[in-house]
Amino acid sequence: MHDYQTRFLELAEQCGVLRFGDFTLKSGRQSPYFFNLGNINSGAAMQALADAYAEAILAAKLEFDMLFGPAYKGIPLVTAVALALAQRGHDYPFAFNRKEAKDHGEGGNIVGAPLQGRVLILDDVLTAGTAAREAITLIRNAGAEPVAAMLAFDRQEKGQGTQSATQELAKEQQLAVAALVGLSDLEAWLRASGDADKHAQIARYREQYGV
Ligand code: OMP
Repeated sequence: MHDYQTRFLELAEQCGVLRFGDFTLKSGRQSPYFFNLGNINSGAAMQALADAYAEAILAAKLEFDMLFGPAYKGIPLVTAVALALAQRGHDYPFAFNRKEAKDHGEGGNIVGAPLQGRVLILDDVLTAGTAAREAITLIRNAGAEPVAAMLAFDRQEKGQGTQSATQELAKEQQLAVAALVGLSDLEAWLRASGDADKHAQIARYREQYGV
């Protein structure tokens, strides 16, 4: 595991990002766990999260012209990651969307830099890929090219066929999809931390819905 992955999992643990219980996902699946990146909600925690994204983006050697954060969770994320990249000498324009188009003032539903060129999408979690597909469509409709997506957490669940939803999305949309960590990393982390009960819950779910 990279340093930024270990640091991110420690941060997620400190901030209570990972919750166990009975959750209904956006896809309708029932899950014994939920990864809520919204719990990273202080300045220091956001800085640490943005550092992890910046390091993952640079390590992946992704080529892009600008950053895009889909509303709502992507908005603070894209702002913080743009700062963390700039601190490392990489100044990128960034934009995000409004969920409701504005018909006065500057109008439209894109805020920030004009959406153009090769776009890196920053989002929180991928399960079935619905949220990512919406962002991809929005970027294409604006005349830009979505080339990659960086997520905090890939749930690594089955897609329509034998591959994961992430793999299917990458193939279907012709873009690179990467994450700070995935379910397999989380499972290994819980196993190593000796939390047998949480590890067993994740392992059972992975057997049912994982790839
Ligand atoms: P898909 O659109 O199915 O890929 O689900 C991704 C979205 O579900 C994320 O943007 C979150 O809003 C939400 N989600 C989480 O935040 N954490 C989870 O562990 C699971 C989900 C989810 O509903 O699948």
